[in-house]
Amino acid sequence: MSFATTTQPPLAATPALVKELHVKFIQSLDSKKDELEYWMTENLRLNGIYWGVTALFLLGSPDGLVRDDVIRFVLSCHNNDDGGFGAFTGHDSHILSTLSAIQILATYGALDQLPDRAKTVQFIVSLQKPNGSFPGDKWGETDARFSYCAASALTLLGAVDAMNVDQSVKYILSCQNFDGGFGTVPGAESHGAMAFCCVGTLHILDRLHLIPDPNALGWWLSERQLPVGGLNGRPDKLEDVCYSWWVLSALAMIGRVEWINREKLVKFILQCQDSETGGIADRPGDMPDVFHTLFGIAGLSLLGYPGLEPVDPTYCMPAGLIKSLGIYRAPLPSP
Ligand code: GRG
Repeated sequence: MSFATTTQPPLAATPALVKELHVKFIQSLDSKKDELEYWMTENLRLNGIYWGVTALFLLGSPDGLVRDDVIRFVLSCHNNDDGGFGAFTGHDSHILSTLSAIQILATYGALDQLPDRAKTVQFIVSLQKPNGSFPGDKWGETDARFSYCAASALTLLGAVDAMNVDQSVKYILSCQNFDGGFGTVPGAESHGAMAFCCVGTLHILDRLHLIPDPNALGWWLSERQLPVGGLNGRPDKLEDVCYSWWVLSALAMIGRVEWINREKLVKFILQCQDSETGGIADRPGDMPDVFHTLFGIAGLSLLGYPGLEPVDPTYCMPAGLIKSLGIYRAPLPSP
C-alpha cells in the first residue's frame, strides 16, 4: 500500500527510522541465552522468530539471520506424530507455532523442506469444530485467532479447501459486534487485534464482501486513534504500537487506511524506537521487544514509510512474496 497519491502531508518533519539498529537488535536476541527472559519466552520462540525474520525482510535485510540455522531450528520443532510444530524443540504441536513455522519456511523459500505437507494440513484441519471454529491445540478453547492461523497456514500450503470454509466464515461473522468491531468469540468485546484476525480470515477466504457494513467497522477502527497519534485496542485503553498493525491492517484490507491520521501515527511509532539499542517498544520510553519491533515496522510499511519493503496486510509477510505465491487479494475498494 503506497500513499504517494494521497492528499495527506509529506513525512519530512518526522524523526528517522534507525534501520541498522533495529537489524542489530533482532540479531542480538539469540545471544541472550544467559538471561531468564530468553527461557521464560520459550513457549513463544517460533512465533518470536517469525516476528524477527519478517521484520528483517521488511527492513531490507533478509540475510540478517543465518537462513540455514533458522530453518534447522524450525524443523527441530516439527512433531512427526501429528505433523504440527511446537513453539520449541520437544514442545507439543500448536496451531500458532505451526503457522509461524510455515511463514518462516515460506519467507525463506523453503516450504519444500516441510517434512510431510499432507500431515501438517491434516493436523490443522483435524482441529476444526463442527461450528467452524478452531482451538489452538487438541486441548484448548476456540478463539478467532486460531481461525486466522488455520486459514493463513492452509492457504500458504495451497490447501485451504481442506477445511470447512463456509462454516469457518459463518463463525467469524458471528464474532462481529453491533459496534462494527470483532471479538475473540461470539459476544466478546470488540478488540483491535481481533479485527486483524477476523477481517484477515474473511479476506483469505475471499469473503470480505460478507461484512455487512464496512463503514461501521472502519468507523470503529478509526476511533482507535488517540490525540497522541498512536492507536489503542479498544475504547478507554492506552495506545500501543502493536495496534499500528492490528488496526491499520484491517483498515487496509477494507480500503479505509485514510480514515486515520497517517502523519501522527508515523510520528508515534518513531517515538517508540530505542535510538540506543534499536528495537521498538509499546510506548515511548518503554523497553523494546521483537513483537513491537515487527508490528511498528509493519505499520510503517503499510503507511508507505520510505525505505521499507511493502508488507501484505492480510498475511503480515513481505508483499512481493505473497504475490509470487499467487495468493494476493486486493482490498475492498475505498468508499
Ligand atoms: C500472523 C501477525 C500474525 C498473527 C497470527 C495469533 C494471531 C494471529 C494474532 C494475535 C492477535 C492478538 C490477540 C494479539 C494480542 C494483542 C495484545 C497486545 C493484546 C493485549 O490485550 P490487553 O487487554 O491490552 O492486555 P489492551 O491494549 O486491550 O489493554
